[in-house]
Amino acid sequence: MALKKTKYIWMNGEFVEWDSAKIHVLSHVVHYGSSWFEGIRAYKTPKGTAVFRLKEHIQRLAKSVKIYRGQLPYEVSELIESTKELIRKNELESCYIRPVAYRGYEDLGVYPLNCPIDISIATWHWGVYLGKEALEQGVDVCVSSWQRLHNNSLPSISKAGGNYLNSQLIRMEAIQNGYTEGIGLDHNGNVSEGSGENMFFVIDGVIYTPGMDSSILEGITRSSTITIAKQLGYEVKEISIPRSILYTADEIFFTGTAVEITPVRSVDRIKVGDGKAGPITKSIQKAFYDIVEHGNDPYGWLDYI
Ligand code: PPE
Repeated sequence: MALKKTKYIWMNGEFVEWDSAKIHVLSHVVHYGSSWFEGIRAYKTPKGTAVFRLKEHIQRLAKSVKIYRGQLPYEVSELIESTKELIRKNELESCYIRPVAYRGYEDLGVYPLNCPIDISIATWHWGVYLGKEALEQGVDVCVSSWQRLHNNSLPSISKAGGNYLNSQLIRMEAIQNGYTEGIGLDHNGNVSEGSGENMFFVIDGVIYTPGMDSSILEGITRSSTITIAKQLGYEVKEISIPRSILYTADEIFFTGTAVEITPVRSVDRIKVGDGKAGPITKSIQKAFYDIVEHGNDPYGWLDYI
């Protein structure tokens, strides 16, 4: 499946034609993985196109860069405006948005601070991430033989390009073995997250999710899910999740911008619950889509373009 081109990509303050949005092969990022990115979605709602939690995403991008002693070359407010302007210029009603900051061209060698931080924003149509039926039927996943990195090796709260080499190992192994996604365990052998999504578990009506000490990305869909679940009256606990829970939980689901809220129906070929989306997963899914598709937004999460 090839990328579906749109007209423009925003690069360092300018709207550049899609095919001209290029960087030099000796840019620092190409050699050392020094990029930081976001995945954001804009939805078509009855009141027009709206971006989901745009400010939180751009703020997370700034933090991702800060850990690596850098600073975005634009203010958060400028990036928010540029993102919205890009969606308008590309005439998109709904889309996936990919801001990416990267160490650019100037010098080479591991030490990055002589290279500029450049930034681009692209938008395109990215439909259902883990396959068509995934949202309703759930996905079949496995525990990866690859582990997530310790926070003292690569900080998982920075959404850095380099971290995704680990994600690629997890995803390739899973797909080549016939699964849709793989789950990485943390350095203690507890559940961390999927290669591109956070995880939630339902046990006896209580909702659990791995905490910050399990090498997770602090997902914005994850935090939205926690808010929604509490509002629906569920108890939510952020704790270490032993691997065995993957085989005994009543319900399991992924959260993420790309996957949204996707049920897991089996882990290592062991059925989760009765092998389809459970009632609590469904109630959270419904509340989520009520916001992003119907525009019923009690939390002010939608930013209209
Ligand atoms: N963990 C990882 C490792 C991750 O990449 C994502 C997002 C999440 C958790 C969920 O975070 P959030 O989107 O803020 O709820 N992954 C993005 C990139 C996926 C890709 O294939 O590229 C995404 O979902 O957009």
